[in-house]
Amino acid sequence: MAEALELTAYPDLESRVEAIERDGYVYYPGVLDAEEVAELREVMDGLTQIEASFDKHMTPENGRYLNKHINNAFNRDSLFLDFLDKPGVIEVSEAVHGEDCHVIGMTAWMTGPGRPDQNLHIDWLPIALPEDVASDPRVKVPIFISTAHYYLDDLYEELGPTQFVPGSHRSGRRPDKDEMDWQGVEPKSILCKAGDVVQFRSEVWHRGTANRSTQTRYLLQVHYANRMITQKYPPYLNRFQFDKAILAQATPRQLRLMGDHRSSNYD
Ligand SMILES: O=C(O)CCC(=O)C(=O)O
Ligand SMILES: [Fe+2]
Repeated sequence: MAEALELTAYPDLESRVEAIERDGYVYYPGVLDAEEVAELREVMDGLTQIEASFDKHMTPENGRYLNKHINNAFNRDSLFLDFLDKPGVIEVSEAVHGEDCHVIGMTAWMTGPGRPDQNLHIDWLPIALPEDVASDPRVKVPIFISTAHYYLDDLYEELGPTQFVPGSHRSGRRPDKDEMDWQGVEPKSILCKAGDVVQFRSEVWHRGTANRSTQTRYLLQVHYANRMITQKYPPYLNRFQFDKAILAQATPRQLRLMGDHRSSNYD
């Protein structure tokens, strides 16, 4: 069985930024209370698939297991607006991606019993480097994309926690197929509590694991990026439309995070 990932709650912005730069991830305990977790899960239960938005909704009846994956969550219910700029997470995001950073995606994701292990992967490798260069402490690759995972369950091995190989963003590459460790460090499970958040940079080696329980795992993902990285709000070619009633409830910062940018280079 995989070891548990060390989850240290750093007290201030500086040490949180250092953690995501050094370890590839940063942990925020107790971002949501039990009531907020329950409310979010209920709204997620009510979401329906929009095929044009590349949403997925497989069920044991029409497929193999429950896999409900809903894109553009911020556009589906005003409750999700607050997850664009949750205190704590937004400060780290702006510190690492820039004051003009934005949210390139937000997905509500439910995975049921039978969901298989993913292969160890990265979400994106912005710059491939020889390992000795990537591991050199003088080399500091900017964090171009990060994802905040809002866990909405108390995680245990059978429920299929996310696993990270801490420090593996320093490999300068993606894992080969079936490669299961980097420099002897094996994947470690995020066994956190419902309402906790873990934010990780896109190059850290990680995977979702098999759901061997009888329970559905609920996860909200918020993807942050440097302003120069495009947002991913399908359907494309201007067919994505903001819900006007939800947009009317957004704060100026939330609007900026959804793309209301000041004019700049290339605009
Ligand atoms: O399901 C998880 O815990 C992680 C999923 C993931 O890393 C992915 O789909 O890229
Ligand atoms: Fe991933």
